[in-house]
Amino acid sequence: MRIGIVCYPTFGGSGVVATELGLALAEQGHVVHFITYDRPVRLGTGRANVFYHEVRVSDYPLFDYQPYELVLTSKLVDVVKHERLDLLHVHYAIPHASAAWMAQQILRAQNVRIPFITTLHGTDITLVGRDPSFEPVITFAMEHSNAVTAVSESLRGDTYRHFPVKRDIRVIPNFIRLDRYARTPDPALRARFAPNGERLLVHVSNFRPVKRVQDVIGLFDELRKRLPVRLLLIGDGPERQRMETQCRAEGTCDDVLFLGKMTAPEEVVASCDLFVLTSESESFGLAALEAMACAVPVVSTDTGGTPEVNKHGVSGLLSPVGDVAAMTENAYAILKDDASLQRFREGALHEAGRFTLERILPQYEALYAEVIRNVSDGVHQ
Ligand code: GMT
Repeated sequence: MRIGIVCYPTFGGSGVVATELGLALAEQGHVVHFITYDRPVRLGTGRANVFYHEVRVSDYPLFDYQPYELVLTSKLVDVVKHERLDLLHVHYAIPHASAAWMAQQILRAQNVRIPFITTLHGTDITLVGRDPSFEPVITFAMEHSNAVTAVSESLRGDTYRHFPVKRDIRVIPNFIRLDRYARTPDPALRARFAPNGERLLVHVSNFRPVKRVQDVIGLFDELRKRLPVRLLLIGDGPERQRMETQCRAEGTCDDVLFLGKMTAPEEVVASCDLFVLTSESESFGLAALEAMACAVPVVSTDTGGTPEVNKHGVSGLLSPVGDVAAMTENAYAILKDDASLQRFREGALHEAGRFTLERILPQYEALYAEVIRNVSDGVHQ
């Protein structure tokens, strides 16, 4: 198949999933064209069957806001026609789904049929998309997609709850390439980050308010009263300053290390003992799954799709949003002795096995084939 993938090229989970999916499809012999405003961070260069088309929005002085969606639409029309694509797969509804629909209509007027699939990732539904300034467009684009998928049962339910959509939404969970995460802790890295044999906690995110990173710091402050621990923070974002202020106020900065954004966080996460995810809402929690694939247990909130990934008592422990005392108790229960930590490590790796590329990729390929068949049979436009 010849597939166009539209995504955000950033460190966010939706861009990571879209990129890994495209690369895996290309390895299967499909031809994959990425269409976005920058090279996706995990794309790399020189891969067979992989192409990248940059969407460039020129800075015309009339516009206070540059019309990215229109430029993306024009680019989609161009790439579909000239690369003879069979299908578009857009990740994150805003504004990709409506741009794909517009491109589909323009191409239809030129007698070119192109189906598109929309994959919902989370905040496009639970946070941003629900806003009345987006809702009618998102609802329309979902109804008119040739197929819609959601990355968890929870997100599927949220979509029906928050949007007046009637159509079928299929759950295809996120996935990981297990082989990439199969690493043993690096003694040099542990010596650097935990010089006195401390337990290493780690958090990876975009430090947006939805992640409640203040609770990561809060948990760390409480836990260090009971165990020697250090905290690694990977990523960056709007809450960073507040986090720094918080650990300065507690006098814990020497043991809290901000490592910044990383293209391959698993290189550090695999040497840690516990992953902490304190989000207010999380449609899936890809970062937690990546940690589990490194055999690192997870203490998380029990919100959204997280319980579908982090199995309570097996891969980690869950507690209500904002309950820092319960999170601290959970972290202590896992880290208190080597036997407990080892049991959770094994559980984390085992549970990650439910989300391997080998299990998930065929589900996308089958959906692609179905949608293309429906269009050629005239079932869909
Ligand atoms: O977590 C973020 O803020 C980034 C966001 C994104 O769109 O990149 O992540 C969402 O999609 C990921 C991949 O499907 C999910 O693993 C995350 O749970 C989801 N984030 C939220 O729902 C907050």
